[in-house]
Amino acid sequence: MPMQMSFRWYGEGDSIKLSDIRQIPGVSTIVWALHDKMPGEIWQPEEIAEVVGQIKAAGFRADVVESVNVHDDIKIGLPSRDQYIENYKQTIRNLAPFGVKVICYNFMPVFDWTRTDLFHPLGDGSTAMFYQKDMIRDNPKDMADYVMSFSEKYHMNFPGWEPERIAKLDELFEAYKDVSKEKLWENLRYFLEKLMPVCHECDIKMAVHMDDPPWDIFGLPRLLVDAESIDRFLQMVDDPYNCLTLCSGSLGANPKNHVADIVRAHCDRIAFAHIRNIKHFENGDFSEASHRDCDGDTGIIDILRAYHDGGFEGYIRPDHGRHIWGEKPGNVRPGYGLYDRAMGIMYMLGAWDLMDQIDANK
Ligand code: DNO
Repeated sequence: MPMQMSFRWYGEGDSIKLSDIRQIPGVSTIVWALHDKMPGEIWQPEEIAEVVGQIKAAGFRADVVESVNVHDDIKIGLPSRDQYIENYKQTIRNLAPFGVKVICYNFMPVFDWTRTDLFHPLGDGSTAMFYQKDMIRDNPKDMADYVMSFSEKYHMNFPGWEPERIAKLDELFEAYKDVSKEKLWENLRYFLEKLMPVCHECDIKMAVHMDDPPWDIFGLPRLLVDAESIDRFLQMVDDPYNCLTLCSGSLGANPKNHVADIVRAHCDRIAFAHIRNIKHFENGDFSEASHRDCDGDTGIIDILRAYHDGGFEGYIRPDHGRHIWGEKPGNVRPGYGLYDRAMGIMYMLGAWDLMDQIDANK
């Protein structure tokens, strides 16, 4: 089976319609979620059926869920984690009959992805998400306030930034106070070992997302940050259902990471590939960029070649794109516009088709 192109869709509230996505060549699967669910809640079959029904009616499969978020008690390692793990297992069982094959999730304490400007001008009339290093220092409140004020103003909830959780930031930081990096690893292992039998039974892969950005922030440990930690993760629970969502942009924020090498080393354990391009600045800031290789520093062509050489059969999607052609705060989700992601797909498919042809003529 060749790789399977997918596109993230935020459900009926998304300004992008499934009928728009249908017009992008090559997309077979929608990447979806129940966005109103709090971490730890069981996803009920009738709620799943409703969204999957919309996706299938539009002519797509619904093979990838991004994300079923993990409750903080599991990450912290509290006694209450066992109940939340049971709930997670039930959600996996409830997703299986709908053809779901991959669940993307992350194990980042407190914050999911972190940026300091969601609409940074790139100089050509487009904007993109931006990370200003000196703004992420000691006080997480300013950054959280910025993201949350955006979310309130435009009535957009961001996955991993549930207002109910972020409102209790002090308590959350307090709860994570004794969670060292080693403890977090241990809690991740505990969680995955409990899930693996259910994953086998349901034929669903768990695919951890890389930490974004790939370094500790505000004193919170982050685990999946480079080749070494990815090796450790895969060995820690050495099971074909324990997989990666290999996010080129998350890893690529650190110029020392060589994503194509990681793909070459672990192609069979990558269930889901996120393709995003990052441009670095000398002071440590970074900006997101178009998918075209030379627009950033991530090595997109080399990465695609590594997937192609590895016979990648998993799911792939364009990740964050720029906001272009009238996309602006209020009418687009940061990073998730229609046009630049659609162009990203055409870029990836162009490279892929050419590689297929070259191989066929060898
Ligand atoms: C950002 C996304 C992440 C990702 C989660 C997975 O746009 O790539 O928020 O969905 O980390 O749990």
